[in-house]
Amino acid sequence: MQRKLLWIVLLSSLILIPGENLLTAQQSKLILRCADVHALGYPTIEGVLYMARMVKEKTNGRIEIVVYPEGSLGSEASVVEMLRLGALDMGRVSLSQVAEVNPELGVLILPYIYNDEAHKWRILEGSIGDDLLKSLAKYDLIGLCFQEAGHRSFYNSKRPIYRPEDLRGLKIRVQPNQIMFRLVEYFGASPVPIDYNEVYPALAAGVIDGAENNIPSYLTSGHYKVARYYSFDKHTSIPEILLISKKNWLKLALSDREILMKAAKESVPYQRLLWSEFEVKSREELEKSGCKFNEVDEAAFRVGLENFYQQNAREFESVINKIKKLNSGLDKNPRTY
Ligand code: GTR
Repeated sequence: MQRKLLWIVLLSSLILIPGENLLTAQQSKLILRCADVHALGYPTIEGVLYMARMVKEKTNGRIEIVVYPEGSLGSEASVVEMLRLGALDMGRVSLSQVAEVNPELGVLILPYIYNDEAHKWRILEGSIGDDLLKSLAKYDLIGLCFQEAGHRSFYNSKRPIYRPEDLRGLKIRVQPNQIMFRLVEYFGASPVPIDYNEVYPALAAGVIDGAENNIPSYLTSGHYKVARYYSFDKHTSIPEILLISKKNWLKLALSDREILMKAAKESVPYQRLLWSEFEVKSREELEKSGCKFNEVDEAAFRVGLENFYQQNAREFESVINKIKKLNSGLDKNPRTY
């Protein structure tokens, strides 16, 4: 059934009604299909729907964005591939998935790279973030904007984690991303890369002992039902990213591209607001359901991390320096919040 839906969507990607040359088709109706692994109501999707409303208004209903939720169009890896081929118009995925295609983005995944949320957004919405979004064009992708996704921490079915040594012997699912694989291995667990929508059955069957993610995903994926211990080590803070297929983007009129880009950027503050509310509500719900949360000895997670950086982040050295300077206020054009 899912496969059938996938084919229908792919065959109808970037639908123009009636079929005219896109560049001259200002009057034609255009439907852009957007994939997401989350369910309707999740902040990533709500952010895109906010953008969709703005685009619809600005184009008098001519351009519509339709979201396909719950991974109905496939894994994040296949969504990125479809976008590159022009077989799908838009996709909201984790940045870690795009870093597999363009390793330059890996810098934004590194452990404890941001000092706080304001620092993170100064990076994402400043020249570093802009350059990284633009760098995706080389890979047939257009980066529209980043979205908030909080912190990722470990959770599992066996015990609370206080220090990295507590992870020893645990099989922990990781996103299919090299840096995440090496990080979880570095902390002492056995990393198991699995696509998001396949994690629940693997946890339930005991094939893996745990995973790592933010609080909203821990709740909405249902993982909390089978992995009851959530430990706030906050090892990474991987942003989400909203992409559009470059092949399809180039078929659009310049004025439409502007409308889409502007609406995407303007949806970000809304998405961030929704995120912070959703995070609080998710925690409350999880606590009510009896999940066991614990704070960790964060210093123990940070000890020796320079070795991890030495081994895995040498190519990011100049960007990391910029990130540090930005934080210490040496950037000439720091953003104010
Ligand atoms: C979530 C993210 C998803 C997906 C998932 C995962 O936080 O929103 O896009 O990447 O993590 O762990 O696979």
